[in-house]
Amino acid sequence: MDTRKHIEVCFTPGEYDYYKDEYEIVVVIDVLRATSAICAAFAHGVKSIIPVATIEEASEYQAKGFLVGAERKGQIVEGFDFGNSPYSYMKEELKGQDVVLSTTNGTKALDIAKDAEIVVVGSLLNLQCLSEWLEVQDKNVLCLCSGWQDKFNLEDTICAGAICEYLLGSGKFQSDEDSSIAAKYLYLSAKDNYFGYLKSSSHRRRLKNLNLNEDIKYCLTPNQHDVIPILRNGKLVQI
Ligand code: 3SL
Repeated sequence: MDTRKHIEVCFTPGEYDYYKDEYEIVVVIDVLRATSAICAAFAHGVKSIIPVATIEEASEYQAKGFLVGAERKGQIVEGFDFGNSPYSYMKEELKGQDVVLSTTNGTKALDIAKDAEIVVVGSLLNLQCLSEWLEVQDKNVLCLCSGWQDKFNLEDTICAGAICEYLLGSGKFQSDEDSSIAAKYLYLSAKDNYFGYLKSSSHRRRLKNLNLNEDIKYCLTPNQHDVIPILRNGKLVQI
C-alpha cells in the first residue's frame, strides 16, 4: 500500500472549492507581499496578526484601538496605520503587539482556507523551515496560492513549486495534479534567479510602478526567517 501523503497546488483562491476538505494542512502563499510581510512581522517580534478579509472589519478593529495594516492594489488604504510592506512590520512599536491586517488577496486566501484543520503561512522567506516542518507532520498538504484577484500568478506558484520539490524529494509525498507538476517545473526554472525570472511578471511590474523595488527584493530573498505562522482561533501566531 502506498502510504505517501499528497502535496498539491491550488493556483488561485477561486479554485479552492475543488480541493478543500481533502488536505489537513493548507499553506497560504502570497509572496508579493502579504505572507512575506506576515513572516517578517513574526521574525521582528509581532505577537499575533489577525487577518481580516474586508476594510469594514479592519475599521472595526481600528475603532477598538488595534494597530491595523490595510492594503488595496498595492497601496496603503487611507486612514490606516500602515500597509503591506514587510518593512512596516519591523518597527519597534509593533514588538509584542497584536496587529490586524487586511490585503487585496493574501488575507482573502487566509479567510477562504480558515476551516481547514491546520492553516499555515508560506513565503520564500520561511521556505526551508516550513518545508522541513511539513515533511514531519504526516498529513496531506495543499499549497493555496493567493494569486491576484482570482487570477494565476507566477511568484506564488514558484514558492508552491519549491515546497512540492522539497516534499517530493523526501520520498514521503506524492503529487497527482498537473498544477503541482507545473508549479514544480516553474520553480526549477526560476530557482537560480527569482528576481530575474519574475522581471516581467504582473505583480512585480505593479509594485515596481509604485516604487516598491526594495520590498520586492526582500520578498524574493529566500530563507531569511525561521518562523511558521499558524492560524489559531482566527489569529496568526508563531508555532
Ligand atoms: O494581494 C495582497 O494580499 C498583497 O500582498 C498585494 S500587495 O503586494 O500589497 O500589493
